[in-house]
Amino acid sequence: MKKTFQLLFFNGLVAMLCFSSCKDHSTTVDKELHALYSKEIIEPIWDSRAWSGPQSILIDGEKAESDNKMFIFSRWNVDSLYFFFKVEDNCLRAYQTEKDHPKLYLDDMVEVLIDTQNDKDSCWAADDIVYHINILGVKKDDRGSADCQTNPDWDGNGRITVQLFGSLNDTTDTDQGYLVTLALAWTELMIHPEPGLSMGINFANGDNNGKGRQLFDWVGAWPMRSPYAYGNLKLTK
Ligand SMILES: [Ca+2]
Ligand SMILES: [Ca+2]
Ligand SMILES: [Ca+2]
Ligand SMILES: [Ca+2]
Repeated sequence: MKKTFQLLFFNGLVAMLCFSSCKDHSTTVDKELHALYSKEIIEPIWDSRAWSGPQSILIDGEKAESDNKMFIFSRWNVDSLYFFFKVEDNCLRAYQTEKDHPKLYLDDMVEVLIDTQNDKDSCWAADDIVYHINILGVKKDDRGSADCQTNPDWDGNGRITVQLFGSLNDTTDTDQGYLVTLALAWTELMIHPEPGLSMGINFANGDNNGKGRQLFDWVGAWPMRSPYAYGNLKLTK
């Protein structure tokens, strides 16, 4: 009798603990960014109010001991999906001028990872895409494959613009930061856009201030190509 009671008590305790901590990663999404429909796309300036609007997010570099702050918002229309990045960075550094250079992630750069089918799984599949864009406007992009292997030879056609507010690779002054725009055609994402559509998404910033890699992201995914950890990007109109 005593043993039965102990067993019941133990099972109850496990159930209670699980109730509070055993969350299913595949269904827990607490981060969502809305991409607003916009027929005409206007590139935001440094002082635009859009950076602090309700449809923008701020990712703070504090957890990576970076004093960078990254503001992001997204727009869409029938042709493309747009991402706008504003990064406050007081020391602008970038060196890689060659596409897909394996060390490009060590430059000052922004990164976006998209799980276009929103599978929320651990496989880096053919529908999953990443762009790293350094502040020279050079990209390192890849997409996954059926056997969950990354394929850096894949090259997307994302349209990229970069604007610097400060001096590049000159450490004698204090810089303001930079703006990056990335436009992805829906044909590349292999998606027909419509309001309500949700994709998995994560963003990261790499800060080179001469102290080695300082990388931080939105959702805390590691490795970065882990769609199950991503938030959602939802198209709204
Ligand atoms: Ca996927
Ligand atoms: Ca590539
Ligand atoms: Ca500088
Ligand atoms: Ca920097």
